[in-house]
Amino acid sequence: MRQLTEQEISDFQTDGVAFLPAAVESHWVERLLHLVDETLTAPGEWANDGNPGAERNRMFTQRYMWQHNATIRDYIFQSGCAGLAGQAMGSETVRFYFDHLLVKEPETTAATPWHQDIPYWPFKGYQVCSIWLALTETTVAESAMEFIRGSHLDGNYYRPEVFNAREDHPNAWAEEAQGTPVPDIEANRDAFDILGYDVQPGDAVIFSAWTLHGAPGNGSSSRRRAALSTRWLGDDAVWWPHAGTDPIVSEEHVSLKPGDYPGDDTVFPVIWRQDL
Ligand SMILES: O=C(O)CCC(=O)C(=O)O
Repeated sequence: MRQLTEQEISDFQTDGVAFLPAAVESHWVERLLHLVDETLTAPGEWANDGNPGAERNRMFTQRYMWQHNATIRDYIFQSGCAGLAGQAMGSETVRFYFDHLLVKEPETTAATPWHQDIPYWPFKGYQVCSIWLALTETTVAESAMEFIRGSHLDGNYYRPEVFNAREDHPNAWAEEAQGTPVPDIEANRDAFDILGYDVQPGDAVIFSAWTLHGAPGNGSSSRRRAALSTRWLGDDAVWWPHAGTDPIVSEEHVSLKPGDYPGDDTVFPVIWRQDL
């Protein structure tokens, strides 16, 4: 399995993001690309589809498939991603939170707004991160993710907003969201230290849940852009349910009190331990 280099760990700790070329073996990309096709054709629960059935200008996301989808489950348990998260966060144990598939068909205008992940989630803690795995080739100019270097350390907690919101698809949870408004980064790009990476299938980016990040739409006229983000919890994560967080896992699903370590094995399974 791929291990992180000292430089990658240092980038993650200092910048809040590290680029991981060839993060997983190519067979995972092939399996996950099949899943993308299947999911676009038959979206399931927790899908957010900006333009159903369209081959262009469609932003599609689907979350929380691991409980019933073997491909996602195998990827989480067997690809080695949890170990990458553990090494980057310096955590002894890594638990899984959820999977998030993100697809932008060619000529998709919808950008991923600049945001921080932690305010979307019912957790507090600094050892919380994501691994965004590229399933298709893309460039920063076209549709790859961008990050504000060091923003994970600036102490801000930014108010979430729904991606690709549609009037006919209410997302009431976000109306109660907490935090300060995200600054207008697009209008002032020169004022920010922005990092971005051109990616090949199988490359990944690992980033802290506190790092500000976003992505343009998909400027390509021919290439689909597809990625799978997986969300990981380290030793200092604590359960912190509050209004305005993503409802995929909420108080009714867990046997935890606010402030507890999320040791609920069926909901947040342990995938990796440093000593194994
Ligand atoms: O793929 C994207 O455009 C956004 C992904 C993202 O924001 C995330 O994985 O947290």
